[in-house]
Amino acid sequence: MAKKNQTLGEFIIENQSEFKYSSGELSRLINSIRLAAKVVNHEVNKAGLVDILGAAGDTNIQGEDQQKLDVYANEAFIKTLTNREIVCGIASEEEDDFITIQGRNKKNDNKYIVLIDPLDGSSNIDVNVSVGTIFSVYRRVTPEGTPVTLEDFLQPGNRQVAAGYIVYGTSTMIVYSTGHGVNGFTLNPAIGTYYLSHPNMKFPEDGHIYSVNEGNYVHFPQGVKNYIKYCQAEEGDRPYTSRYIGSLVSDFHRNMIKGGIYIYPNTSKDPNGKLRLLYECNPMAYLAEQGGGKASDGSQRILDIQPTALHQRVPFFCGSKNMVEKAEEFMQKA
Ligand code: P6P
Repeated sequence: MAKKNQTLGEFIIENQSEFKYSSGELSRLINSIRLAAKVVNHEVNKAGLVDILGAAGDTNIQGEDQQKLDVYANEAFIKTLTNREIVCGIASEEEDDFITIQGRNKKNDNKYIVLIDPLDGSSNIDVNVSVGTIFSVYRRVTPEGTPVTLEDFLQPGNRQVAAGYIVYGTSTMIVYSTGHGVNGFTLNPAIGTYYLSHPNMKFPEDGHIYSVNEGNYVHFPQGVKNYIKYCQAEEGDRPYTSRYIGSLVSDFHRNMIKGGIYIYPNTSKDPNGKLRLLYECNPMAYLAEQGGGKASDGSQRILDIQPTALHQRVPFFCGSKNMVEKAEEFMQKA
């Protein structure tokens, strides 16, 4: 049971019994994410002070300039997860292919795999807008003792055993679920401890905020255009408020607390949308559903999509259940 102001460490220990089939590795995995988040938070918070901004000169598989903090965060999470000998494989937005992690005994007998977006929204860093880390955890499906394969990573989101995000904002928070609801922990930077500040987070069934990049309006499918006009109409409890930070974690976090919908649809430019199924949409959809919200690609439940590629993109409609269902209605009628 979540008790306000409990530390994250106490919470993990008290809820260890909920992790079926796990003799502590999942707890240790969450603990290693907690540590890596502190390390990244320290760098993000001083990004404006040192010459850590600016492109590292490389571009990642997405063809995007890699900001040095992207690279730093990626390395911090991979190193922490590797050193703790808990996972047998990692996939990251910043890595073209998945990484096999062999234990010191070289026996590949760790049972979990992790997929991460180490620093989502990183283009916001040099304008001092909040960014985030997103993580998704599965049990491997190939036999223990053998090297992980792509099959271990291409599991549908409904097989996740844990997922969460860190938001590096006005305060730094870890929000995660292991399948028993969603809890939010806020970092006290003075002592480096996370405290349970948002126990048992719920997505309000209704909301009055819609988050979409309306600059792409002309490229949207007709159903999305019609839904946006519905949000803007003077009728009943509308018009809604438009809020778009350009950082999925931040828009999701606000919508989960206040109610709202986030949409990144397919467009004529990006026929599958922009967001990545495995390490952006699946973990956020898992959290949304754990909090009573909903997530689809406009018609199909995100968590039921069978992945076919590590970096595949899907259209993403996520948030308050009634708002997502209304948007899906417009998509189906168009
Ligand atoms: P656009 C950040 O790059 C990201 O993946 C999400 O965090 C964010 O919501 C979206 O893309 C912003 O994309 O095209 O609106 O700038």
